[in-house]
Amino acid sequence: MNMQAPLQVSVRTTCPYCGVGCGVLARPDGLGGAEISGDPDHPANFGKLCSKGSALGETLGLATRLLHPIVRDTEGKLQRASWDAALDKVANGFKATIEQHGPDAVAFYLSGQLLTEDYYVANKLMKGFIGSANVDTNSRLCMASSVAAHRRAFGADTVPGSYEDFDEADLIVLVGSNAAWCHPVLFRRMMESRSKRGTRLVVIDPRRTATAEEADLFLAIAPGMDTVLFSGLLADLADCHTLDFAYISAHTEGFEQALARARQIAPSLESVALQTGLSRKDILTFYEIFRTTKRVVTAFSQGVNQSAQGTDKANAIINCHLATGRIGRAGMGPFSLTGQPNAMGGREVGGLANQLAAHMNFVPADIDRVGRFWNASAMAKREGLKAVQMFEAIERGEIKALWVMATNPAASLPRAAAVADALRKLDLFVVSENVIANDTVASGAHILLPAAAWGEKDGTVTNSERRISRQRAFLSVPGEAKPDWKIVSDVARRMGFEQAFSYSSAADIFREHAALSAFENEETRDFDIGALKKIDDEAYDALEPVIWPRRLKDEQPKTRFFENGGYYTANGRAKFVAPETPKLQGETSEEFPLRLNTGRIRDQWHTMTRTGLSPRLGQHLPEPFVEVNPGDARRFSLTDYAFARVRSAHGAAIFRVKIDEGQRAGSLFVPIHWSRTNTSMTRPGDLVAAATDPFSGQPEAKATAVTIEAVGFASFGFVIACKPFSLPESSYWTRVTLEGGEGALFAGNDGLAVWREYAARNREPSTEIIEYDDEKRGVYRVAHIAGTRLTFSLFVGSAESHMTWDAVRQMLSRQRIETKDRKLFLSGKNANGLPDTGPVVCACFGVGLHAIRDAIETKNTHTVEQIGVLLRAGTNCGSCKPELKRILQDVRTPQTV
Ligand SMILES: Nc1nc2c(c(=O)[nH]1)N[C@H]1C(S)=C(S)[C@@H](COP(=O)(O)OP(=O)(O)OC[C@H]3O[C@@H](n4cnc5c(=O)[nH]c(N)nc54)[C@H](O)[C@@H]3O)O[C@H]1N2
Ligand SMILES: Nc1nc2c(c(=O)[nH]1)N[C@H]1C(S)=C(S)[C@@H](COP(=O)(O)OP(=O)(O)OC[C@H]3O[C@@H](n4cnc5c(=O)[nH]c(N)nc54)[C@H](O)[C@@H]3O)O[C@H]1N2
Ligand code: SF4
Ligand SMILES: [Mo]
Repeated sequence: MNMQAPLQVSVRTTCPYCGVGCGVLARPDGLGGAEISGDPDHPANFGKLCSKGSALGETLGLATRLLHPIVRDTEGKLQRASWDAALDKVANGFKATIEQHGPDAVAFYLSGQLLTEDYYVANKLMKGFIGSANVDTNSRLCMASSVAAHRRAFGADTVPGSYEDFDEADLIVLVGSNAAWCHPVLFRRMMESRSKRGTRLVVIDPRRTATAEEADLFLAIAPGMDTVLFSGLLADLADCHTLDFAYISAHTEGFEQALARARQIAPSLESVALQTGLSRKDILTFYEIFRTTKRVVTAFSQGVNQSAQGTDKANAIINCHLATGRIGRAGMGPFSLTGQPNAMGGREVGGLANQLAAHMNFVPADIDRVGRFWNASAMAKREGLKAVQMFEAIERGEIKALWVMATNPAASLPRAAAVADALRKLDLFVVSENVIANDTVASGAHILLPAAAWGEKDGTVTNSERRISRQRAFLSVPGEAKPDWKIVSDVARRMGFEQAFSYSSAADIFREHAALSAFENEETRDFDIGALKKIDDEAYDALEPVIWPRRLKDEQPKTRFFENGGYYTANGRAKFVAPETPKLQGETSEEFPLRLNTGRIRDQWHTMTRTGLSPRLGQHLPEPFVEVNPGDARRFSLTDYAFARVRSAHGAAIFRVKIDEGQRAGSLFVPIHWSRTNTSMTRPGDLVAAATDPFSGQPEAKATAVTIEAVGFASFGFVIACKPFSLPESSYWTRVTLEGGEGALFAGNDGLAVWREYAARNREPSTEIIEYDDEKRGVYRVAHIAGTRLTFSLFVGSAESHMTWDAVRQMLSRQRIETKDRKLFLSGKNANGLPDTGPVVCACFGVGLHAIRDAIETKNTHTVEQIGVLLRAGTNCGSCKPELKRILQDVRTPQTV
């Protein structure tokens, strides 16, 4: 291998993770990798990247990639196939199902991680040519409630503001958003506003998150009760005469009814306090700051959307902005934060089953218009099934053929185990994927189509502020992979729709998409990028990030909507929506007395098919855990760092217990990222109920009734190896990618004999063995060494045996195992001089907890900035700054015993 290959020129592209949509500079190293940095000229991030974005270079390897089409043969075995054979099978399979059972017997399940161009063609094929609207997307689990709320209030799915509003706001209210971890670069921007203009931050979340740590006011709201809080706010604004009657009367309707309903839901301060679990003082403080600050942005995310009353929650927030005229002006507005990199683009192309392309709807005029534009042979006439219903129809055998693209429903949908079972019933089950293994592929997929991945494909994505950016290829496409738009077009042509799918590039599709947005629009629809409909290939390649709308006739494109009304409702007025009194679906009971909240951690992305490949990102929180309030831990006899089984009416999963004061009593929190692909017993989706919002169809992923019980394992340990390995099925385990190989943390009830035999089986010939065996204490440690390098290590023992994990995993990447390293295997103790820095806090520079605590305790360190100077922690992406602050507080606060 030529390690000296010269670096090539940087390519400007966009991060494939969250909806902040940061610009990335990727400089290929000529060896299949690339050097990654932030694009200083991109207006979403001005050069900053968070820990996930910075680690993108570690996720480009091909070890887990699907590189060739694969087809299940008649005996059920997956076999490599040619593209021709695979595409014929897909096209003929869909055709046969449609002929026999009608178009509604087929479905596509898409993703906010597709590029706009991919999304556009898939939606066009289903809604314009197959003749069904059974095309839905994982945005149903993500943005659907915001979409429904926007449409109810504004008559269109419009996010009115832009990121500049966070720079110009004096108050930012974050509702159900852990932006410090989930939108880190935007969160840093909010923090900059605080230092520049004193912007205050209110965080509304049932648990004390990293975001809450930064808040001026943190409101630990009872789950699901946001509508009460915002109804109380609307009533308070009215009582204190802070309404903008000029705006209300000129541009809105329905105010009186909405206010009357708000007063019903929140009749008094006492009632709001009782329902939300907040103190009267905190509620009053929040109302007062909101009342007295003109420039307010209220940003919301999954704590609002993923709820059986998510649409009402979003409308209750929007009501307060409409009533104060704080919308569409500098530093003001309701702001729905999008999750995935192209959640917004998916909405533009009408990827949801109840939408048509280019923000059109299932109404006769729009159906006719889109049909004419596409020259559609079979235009869908009515809405299709929304994700949860779609998979229920698969369960019932009504949908017989399914194509999943760029999402992992067997892990991420509610009742995931039931979804995985339902998938096995399909006559035809096609998956377009980057990876060869995930829970969906493992649920009996018949045809696997290798899709080009980030870095290999070209197209556009739209971020939370409606900014369209280019994703550009900077690597060659490996194996036989193809871009998703190409795969879909190839199938469409084989189904007989040659003319409508004769695209030769992503730019071709983009031009058509832009043209449709402007087609018979005349400013009747918000989404219009007509100015780009004639963009040539060269200009498309060079396209600078641009916020929509970009109408053909615009001389000065505007970046905000609705300052002076101009809503997309029939009469041009915004609608105040009177929400229902909120109530969580699914009662708690004696059997299931707790509520399960689910969400994200800082350094992992969804089901880890990409972030899971980065050793750096795997260090922060390597194992699935459940956060438990200390009182609940006592009640359920749980100890910190031991294991517990969480169980609901739908399934069970095992987690390591993390007792945390910030966790709400009566409620548990688990991260969503682990699945059956990287653990043996932990798939959080199995637990989640499928209760949905009546307007958006979005499932309530944050409040399933559950119970928890301690699980007593006899032994605990870990395996670390330079090569992939498998583990006994009987034990609980979690895999972690490490520098120089792979690791797994495990717990189980197997005796030492099983592990001795396991280690022997995994021994490479002629490796040296260092071994410590103590049957009486149940401790067994072994290391295999080839020359000077560690190739395999197994530790089994009591719970503390995990403590040495960090020390041993670091040996794997070292060229030479020293004598003092060897002592660790024999003594089980950290030998002097071992760089055991503890669990990693700063992923960018690999700075661990012990090192940070040590710096605080011994080096007279008092601020996050000082830690940065000493250890570099927090000085790159800044994502860990909230944790650094918490560690500082921990160490500096005298312990009371
Ligand atoms: N690191 C990382 N970042 C990501 C992602 C990732 O996988 N990893 N995924 C991206 C995607 S697709 C999305 S959608 C976003 C999601 O971004 P967020 O919505 O910020 O993330 P979540 O952790 O799902 O949930 C946010 C918070 O909602 C709170 N919550 C639960 N119930 C309620 C409630 O009733 N009321 C209120 N007010 N809050 C509640 C939870 O406690 C949680 O802290 O993140 C994006 N960014
Ligand atoms: N309980 C609970 N469940 C949740 C949530 C929650 O908070 N709680 N959050 C929900 C939300 S907001 C979301 S967005 C979903 C996310 O859930 P999923 O979308 O199911 O999760 P990902 O792991 O992102 O799956 C994306 C898949 O697409 C593949 N992929 C990536 N890029 C491409 C590409 O360009 N082409 C193709 N063909 N494949 C590609 C990846 O390898 C991966 O397997 O989870 C939802 N589920
Ligand atoms: S904030 Fe992080 S994950 Fe989100 S787009 Fe920017 S670099 Fe990517
Ligand atoms: Mo999402």
